[in-house]
Amino acid sequence: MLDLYHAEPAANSLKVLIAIKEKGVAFTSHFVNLHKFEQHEPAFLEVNPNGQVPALVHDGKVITESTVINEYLDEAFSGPPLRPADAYGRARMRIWTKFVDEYFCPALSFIAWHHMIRNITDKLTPEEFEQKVARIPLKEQQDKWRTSAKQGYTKEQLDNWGRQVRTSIARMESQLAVTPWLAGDAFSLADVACFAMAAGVPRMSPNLVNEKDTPRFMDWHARMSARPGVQAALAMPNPVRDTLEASRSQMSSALR
Ligand SMILES: N[C@@H](CCC(=O)N[C@@H](CS)C(=O)NCC(=O)O)C(=O)O
Repeated sequence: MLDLYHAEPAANSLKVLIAIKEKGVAFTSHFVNLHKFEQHEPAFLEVNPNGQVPALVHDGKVITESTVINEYLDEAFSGPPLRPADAYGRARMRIWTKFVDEYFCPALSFIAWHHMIRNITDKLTPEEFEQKVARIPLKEQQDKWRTSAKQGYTKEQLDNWGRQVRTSIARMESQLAVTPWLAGDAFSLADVACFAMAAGVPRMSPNLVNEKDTPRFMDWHARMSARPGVQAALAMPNPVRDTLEASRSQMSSALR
Protein backbone atom coordinates (compact mmCIF):
# COMPACT_ATOMS: atom_id res chain seq x y z
CA MET A 1 0.00 0.00 0.00
CA LEU A 2 1.48 3.30 -1.10
CA ASP A 3 -0.29 6.60 -0.51
CA LEU A 4 1.03 9.97 -1.62
CA TYR A 5 -0.35 13.20 -0.21
CA HIS A 6 0.52 16.04 -2.54
CA ALA A 7 -0.67 19.34 -3.95
CA GLU A 8 -0.68 20.51 -7.57
CA PRO A 9 2.29 19.39 -9.70
CA ALA A 10 4.63 22.19 -8.67
CA ALA A 11 7.64 22.57 -6.37
CA ASN A 12 8.03 19.88 -3.69
CA SER A 13 4.91 17.99 -4.77
CA LEU A 14 6.14 17.90 -8.37
CA LYS A 15 9.52 16.66 -7.14
CA VAL A 16 7.98 13.53 -5.64
CA LEU A 17 5.40 13.06 -8.41
CA ILE A 18 8.20 12.97 -11.00
CA ALA A 19 10.18 10.41 -9.01
CA ILE A 20 7.19 8.13 -8.46
CA LYS A 21 6.16 8.33 -12.11
CA GLU A 22 9.73 7.80 -13.35
CA LYS A 23 9.91 4.75 -11.12
CA GLY A 24 6.60 3.50 -12.47
CA VAL A 25 5.35 2.68 -8.98
CA ALA A 26 1.58 2.39 -8.47
CA PHE A 27 0.22 4.64 -5.73
CA THR A 28 -2.97 6.17 -4.40
CA SER A 29 -3.02 9.93 -4.89
CA HIS A 30 -4.48 12.20 -2.19
CA PHE A 31 -4.78 15.77 -3.37
CA VAL A 32 -4.30 18.30 -0.57
CA ASN A 33 -5.56 21.73 -1.60
CA LEU A 34 -3.13 24.25 -0.11
CA HIS A 35 -5.32 27.10 -1.32
CA LYS A 36 -8.08 25.78 0.95
CA PHE A 37 -5.65 25.26 3.84
CA GLU A 38 -6.32 21.51 3.80
CA GLN A 39 -2.71 20.86 4.88
CA HIS A 40 -3.64 22.22 8.32
CA GLU A 41 -6.76 20.08 8.77
CA PRO A 42 -6.56 17.67 11.72
CA ALA A 43 -6.85 14.64 9.40
CA PHE A 44 -3.76 15.66 7.46
CA LEU A 45 -1.82 16.68 10.57
CA GLU A 46 -2.12 13.07 11.66
CA VAL A 47 -0.12 12.17 8.55
CA ASN A 48 2.37 15.05 8.75
CA PRO A 49 2.31 17.03 12.00
CA ASN A 50 4.25 19.81 10.22
CA GLY A 51 1.22 20.45 8.02
CA GLN A 52 3.13 20.32 4.75
CA VAL A 53 3.06 18.26 1.58
CA PRO A 54 4.33 15.99 0.20
CA ALA A 55 3.98 13.02 2.53
CA LEU A 56 4.29 9.37 1.60
CA VAL A 57 2.69 6.52 3.53
CA HIS A 58 4.10 3.08 2.75
CA ASP A 59 2.37 0.18 4.48
CA GLY A 60 1.40 2.52 7.30
CA LYS A 61 4.87 4.07 7.66
CA VAL A 62 5.00 7.83 7.09
CA ILE A 63 7.89 9.45 5.23
CA THR A 64 8.07 13.23 4.87
CA GLU A 65 10.56 15.64 3.25
CA SER A 66 10.49 15.49 -0.53
CA THR A 67 14.21 14.77 -0.91
CA VAL A 68 14.07 11.94 1.63
CA ILE A 69 10.90 10.57 0.01
CA ASN A 70 12.60 10.45 -3.39
CA GLU A 71 15.62 8.56 -2.07
CA TYR A 72 13.27 6.21 -0.23
CA LEU A 73 11.25 5.54 -3.39
CA ASP A 74 14.43 4.72 -5.27
CA GLU A 75 15.71 2.43 -2.54
CA ALA A 76 12.47 0.67 -1.66
CA PHE A 77 11.07 -0.02 -5.14
CA SER A 78 12.32 -1.64 -8.29
CA GLY A 79 12.20 0.26 -11.57
CA PRO A 80 14.73 2.49 -13.30
CA PRO A 81 17.40 3.72 -10.84
CA LEU A 82 17.18 7.41 -10.00
CA ARG A 83 20.53 7.64 -8.20
CA PRO A 84 24.04 7.24 -9.65
CA ALA A 85 25.52 3.80 -9.13
CA ASP A 86 28.75 5.01 -7.51
CA ALA A 87 29.31 6.76 -4.19
CA TYR A 88 30.87 9.87 -5.74
CA GLY A 89 27.97 10.21 -8.18
CA ARG A 90 25.48 9.94 -5.32
CA ALA A 91 27.43 12.55 -3.36
CA ARG A 92 27.25 14.91 -6.35
CA MET A 93 23.54 14.24 -6.64
CA ARG A 94 23.03 15.09 -2.95
CA ILE A 95 24.96 18.33 -3.28
CA TRP A 96 22.30 19.37 -5.80
CA THR A 97 19.31 18.14 -3.79
CA LYS A 98 20.64 19.90 -0.68
CA PHE A 99 21.19 23.06 -2.69
CA VAL A 100 17.60 22.92 -3.91
CA ASP A 101 16.22 22.40 -0.39
CA GLU A 102 18.34 25.05 1.29
CA TYR A 103 18.71 27.73 -1.37
CA PHE A 104 16.77 27.47 -4.64
CA CYS A 105 13.41 26.30 -3.24
CA PRO A 106 13.21 28.77 -0.32
CA ALA A 107 14.08 31.73 -2.58
CA LEU A 108 11.44 30.77 -5.14
CA SER A 109 8.92 29.94 -2.45
CA PHE A 110 9.15 33.33 -0.71
CA ILE A 111 8.69 35.10 -4.06
CA ALA A 112 5.76 32.87 -4.98
CA TRP A 113 3.98 33.37 -1.66
CA HIS A 114 4.49 37.11 -1.74
CA HIS A 115 2.77 37.31 -5.12
CA MET A 116 0.22 34.54 -4.73
CA ILE A 117 -1.07 34.98 -1.23
CA ARG A 118 -3.62 37.67 -2.02
CA ASN A 119 -5.21 35.38 -4.59
CA ILE A 120 -5.61 32.78 -1.83
CA THR A 121 -6.64 34.92 1.11
CA ASP A 122 -8.64 37.69 -0.63
CA LYS A 123 -12.00 36.14 0.14
CA LEU A 124 -11.31 35.72 3.86
CA THR A 125 -12.10 38.29 6.51
CA PRO A 126 -9.13 39.17 8.77
CA GLU A 127 -10.73 37.02 11.50
CA GLU A 128 -11.14 34.04 9.21
CA PHE A 129 -7.56 34.45 8.03
CA GLU A 130 -6.27 34.56 11.62
CA GLN A 131 -8.26 31.41 12.46
CA LYS A 132 -6.64 29.59 9.54
CA VAL A 133 -3.15 30.77 10.46
CA ALA A 134 -3.56 29.87 14.14
CA ARG A 135 -3.90 26.19 13.10
CA ILE A 136 -0.50 26.14 11.37
CA PRO A 137 1.84 23.98 13.46
CA LEU A 138 5.16 25.53 12.43
CA LYS A 139 5.81 29.03 13.76
CA GLU A 140 7.99 29.77 10.72
CA GLN A 141 5.06 28.99 8.44
CA GLN A 142 2.69 31.13 10.52
CA ASP A 143 5.12 34.02 10.15
CA LYS A 144 5.37 33.42 6.41
CA TRP A 145 1.58 33.45 5.94
CA ARG A 146 1.10 36.56 8.09
CA THR A 147 3.98 38.54 6.62
CA SER A 148 3.10 37.74 3.02
CA ALA A 149 -0.59 38.42 3.57
CA LYS A 150 0.19 41.97 4.64
CA GLN A 151 2.81 42.24 1.85
CA GLY A 152 5.36 42.75 4.59
CA TYR A 153 8.53 41.58 2.84
CA THR A 154 10.87 44.42 1.96
CA LYS A 155 12.09 45.20 -1.53
CA GLU A 156 15.56 44.27 -0.32
CA GLN A 157 14.37 40.79 0.74
CA LEU A 158 12.50 40.25 -2.52
CA ASP A 159 15.49 41.44 -4.57
CA ASN A 160 17.73 39.06 -2.65
CA TRP A 161 15.45 36.07 -3.32
CA GLY A 162 15.35 37.09 -6.99
CA ARG A 163 19.14 37.13 -7.01
CA GLN A 164 19.22 33.67 -5.43
CA VAL A 165 16.93 32.29 -8.13
CA ARG A 166 19.17 33.82 -10.83
CA THR A 167 22.22 32.33 -9.09
CA SER A 168 20.53 28.91 -9.05
CA ILE A 169 19.86 29.05 -12.78
CA ALA A 170 23.44 30.20 -13.45
CA ARG A 171 24.78 27.31 -11.39
CA MET A 172 22.73 24.84 -13.41
CA GLU A 173 23.85 26.42 -16.68
CA SER A 174 27.53 26.07 -15.64
CA GLN A 175 27.15 22.42 -14.66
CA LEU A 176 25.30 21.55 -17.84
CA ALA A 177 28.26 22.91 -19.83
CA VAL A 178 30.32 20.10 -18.31
CA THR A 179 27.91 17.15 -17.98
CA PRO A 180 24.66 16.35 -19.80
CA TRP A 181 22.77 15.87 -16.52
CA LEU A 182 23.31 17.72 -13.28
CA ALA A 183 25.02 14.91 -11.35
CA GLY A 184 26.99 13.53 -14.30
CA ASP A 185 26.28 11.36 -17.32
CA ALA A 186 22.92 10.02 -16.22
CA PHE A 187 19.54 11.48 -15.28
CA SER A 188 19.12 11.43 -11.49
CA LEU A 189 17.23 12.86 -8.53
CA ALA A 190 19.41 15.97 -8.91
CA ASP A 191 17.61 16.71 -12.18
CA VAL A 192 14.26 15.87 -10.61
CA ALA A 193 14.82 18.31 -7.73
CA CYS A 194 16.01 21.17 -9.92
CA PHE A 195 13.32 20.65 -12.55
CA ALA A 196 10.59 20.62 -9.91
CA MET A 197 11.61 24.18 -9.05
CA ALA A 198 12.60 25.41 -12.51
CA ALA A 199 9.83 23.84 -14.61
CA GLY A 200 7.79 27.03 -14.92
CA VAL A 201 10.67 29.50 -15.17
CA PRO A 202 11.02 29.58 -19.00
CA ARG A 203 7.36 30.55 -19.39
CA MET A 204 7.31 32.84 -16.37
CA SER A 205 10.60 34.57 -17.01
CA PRO A 206 11.81 34.32 -20.62
CA ASN A 207 14.11 37.24 -19.90
CA LEU A 208 15.95 35.08 -17.34
CA VAL A 209 16.14 31.77 -19.20
CA ASN A 210 16.25 31.71 -22.99
CA GLU A 211 18.18 30.22 -25.92
CA LYS A 212 20.69 33.07 -25.99
CA ASP A 213 21.59 33.44 -22.29
CA THR A 214 21.03 29.92 -20.96
CA PRO A 215 21.15 27.51 -23.95
CA ARG A 216 22.21 24.50 -21.87
CA PHE A 217 19.46 25.05 -19.34
CA MET A 218 16.95 25.28 -22.21
CA ASP A 219 18.24 22.07 -23.78
CA TRP A 220 18.09 20.27 -20.41
CA HIS A 221 14.59 21.65 -19.78
CA ALA A 222 13.46 20.28 -23.17
CA ARG A 223 15.02 16.86 -22.44
CA MET A 224 13.36 16.78 -19.03
CA SER A 225 9.99 17.88 -20.44
CA ALA A 226 10.13 15.09 -23.03
CA ARG A 227 10.47 12.32 -20.42
CA PRO A 228 7.25 10.29 -20.04
CA GLY A 229 7.62 10.28 -16.25
CA VAL A 230 7.89 14.06 -16.14
CA GLN A 231 4.94 14.44 -18.50
CA ALA A 232 2.83 12.10 -16.37
CA ALA A 233 3.70 14.08 -13.23
CA LEU A 234 2.88 17.40 -14.86
CA ALA A 235 -0.44 15.95 -16.07
CA MET A 236 -1.64 15.28 -12.51
CA PRO A 237 -4.80 17.26 -11.63
CA ASN A 238 -4.27 20.93 -10.97
CA PRO A 239 -7.44 22.56 -9.63
CA VAL A 240 -5.55 25.72 -8.67
CA ARG A 241 -4.09 26.39 -12.12
CA ASP A 242 -6.00 29.67 -12.59
CA THR A 243 -4.68 31.11 -9.33
CA LEU A 244 -1.13 30.12 -10.24
CA GLU A 245 -1.51 31.67 -13.70
CA ALA A 246 -2.86 34.87 -12.18
CA SER A 247 0.28 35.20 -10.06
CA ARG A 248 2.72 34.28 -12.79
CA SER A 249 3.20 37.69 -14.39
CA GLN A 250 3.78 39.33 -11.00
CA MET A 251 6.38 36.71 -10.16
CA SER A 252 8.02 37.32 -13.50
CA SER A 253 8.80 40.92 -12.60
CA ALA A 254 10.39 39.78 -9.31
CA LEU A 255 12.85 37.60 -11.22
CA ARG A 256 14.11 40.27 -13.57
N1 LIG B 1 11.15 20.57 3.31
C1 LIG B 1 9.83 20.14 2.93
C2 LIG B 1 9.07 21.38 2.53
C3 LIG B 1 7.64 21.08 2.18
C4 LIG B 1 6.89 22.34 1.75
O1 LIG B 1 7.34 23.47 1.91
N2 LIG B 1 5.70 22.12 1.20
C5 LIG B 1 4.87 23.21 0.79
C6 LIG B 1 4.38 22.99 -0.64
S1 LIG B 1 5.71 23.00 -1.81
C7 LIG B 1 3.64 23.29 1.69
O2 LIG B 1 3.11 22.29 2.10
N3 LIG B 1 3.19 24.53 1.94
C8 LIG B 1 1.99 24.81 2.64
C9 LIG B 1 2.17 25.36 4.02
O3 LIG B 1 3.31 25.33 4.53
O4 LIG B 1 1.19 25.84 4.58
C10 LIG B 1 9.93 19.15 1.77
O5 LIG B 1 10.89 19.20 1.00
O6 LIG B 1 9.05 18.30 1.64
